[in-house]
Amino acid sequence: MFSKLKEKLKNWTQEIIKKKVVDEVEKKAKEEIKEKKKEEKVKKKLTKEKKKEEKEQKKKKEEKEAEKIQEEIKPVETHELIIPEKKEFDEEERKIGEQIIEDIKKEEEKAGFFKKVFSKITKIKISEEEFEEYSKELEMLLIENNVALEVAEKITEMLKEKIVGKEFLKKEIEAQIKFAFEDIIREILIEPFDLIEKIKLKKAENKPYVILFCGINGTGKTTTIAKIAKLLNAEKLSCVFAAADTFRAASIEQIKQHGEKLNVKVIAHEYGADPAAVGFDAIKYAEKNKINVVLIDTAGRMYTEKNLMAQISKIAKICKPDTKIFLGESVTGNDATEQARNFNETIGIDGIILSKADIDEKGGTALSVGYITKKPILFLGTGQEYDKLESFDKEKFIEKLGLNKGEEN
Ligand SMILES: Nc1nc2c(ncn2[C@@H]2O[C@H](COP(=O)(O)OP(=O)(O)O)[C@@H](O)[C@H]2O)c(=O)[nH]1
Ligand SMILES: [Mg+2]
Repeated sequence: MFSKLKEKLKNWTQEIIKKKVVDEVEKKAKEEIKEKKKEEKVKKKLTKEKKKEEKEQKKKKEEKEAEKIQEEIKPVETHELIIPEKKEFDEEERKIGEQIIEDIKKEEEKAGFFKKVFSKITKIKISEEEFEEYSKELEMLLIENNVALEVAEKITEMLKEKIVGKEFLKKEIEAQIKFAFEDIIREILIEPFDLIEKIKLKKAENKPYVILFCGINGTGKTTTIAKIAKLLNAEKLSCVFAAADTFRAASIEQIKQHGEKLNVKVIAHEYGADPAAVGFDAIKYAEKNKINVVLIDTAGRMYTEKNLMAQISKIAKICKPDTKIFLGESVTGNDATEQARNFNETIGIDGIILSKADIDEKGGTALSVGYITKKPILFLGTGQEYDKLESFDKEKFIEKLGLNKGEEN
């Protein structure tokens, strides 16, 4: 999940370090030039004075010699002809060689200089501009991974608060930003409550615990209800299904099949019957027969369908569920987020189950629906079989984001 996030983080922190080194080298170079100029100025002044002195001395010497010559003028002797020695090497070649050696020396000095500056920089502070550059990339990456735009913006804003202007040790900067990012995910995701614990508390009061499932068509409501029945059975808790999807063709048969396989009683009316009445009957049945849990299946509905949203409100009003669960698909990202927001506004959901996590490679939906509704993710559906239901674990989710693993993530 969140593929490339680790790689991006690494590239980014390395870029920042590189920039700091280059900045430092430039600063040092400027200082050096300034220093050199100053030296030259002093040198020039000195040589000027020296020359003046030399000139005076020369003048004096010349005067002395002139006096000497005046005294003893000798006859001019014949001079020998001097032939210059032949040179052993070509002048041009020597110059080129010297230049190359000089250049190599300079390069070596430069590399050494960079190394020195790099090791001298031990602390890094990230400026707002540096962060802005990165935050655009981070936002894009989050959106690509099914995080809703407003949530991606919130995450980068939170990260900015955590890292801009703070001093990090150079060698720890990547790890520190990673920790900051993980903390944000931890803050955004609501800690899930223990559904089984709540059911057991209600059982102690001799009352059935009622769970209403809602969501759009095909998200996995009916399948998840069957999975929950299996889970309850393992916890020695009994349940009854309310076939309150009286709308979709074959929906009653579908839940009856699950009931048969799992040995769970199904309360059903005719197709087209009032779903609230089916739920109500199932609760009465549970009360009478000391059944611990009532699982109410409902027809899938879009939040834009006003009549159907009014219908689910009515079911909630009549059945007074202890927990209202929204079912969304992990793979749908923005859509699931919008659905969750609208169901939450209409009936006030208590928790979320995300199905099809087994075919989701991105992972951002959990973050988005959690942040938008401020409700916990309770379970993840991880396949079509009854045992493919996992309790949502925040730490496991953070681990799965792949920030800790090797380069392949
Ligand atoms: N891969 C996968 N498929 C699932 C999961 N949950 C449900 N499904 C499949 O999604 C389809 C729709 O499920 P269903 O329970 O009928 O959805 P409903 O319309 O919300 O009741 C079925 O084919 C299920 O087998 C899951 O966690 N993983
Ligand atoms: Mg269904």
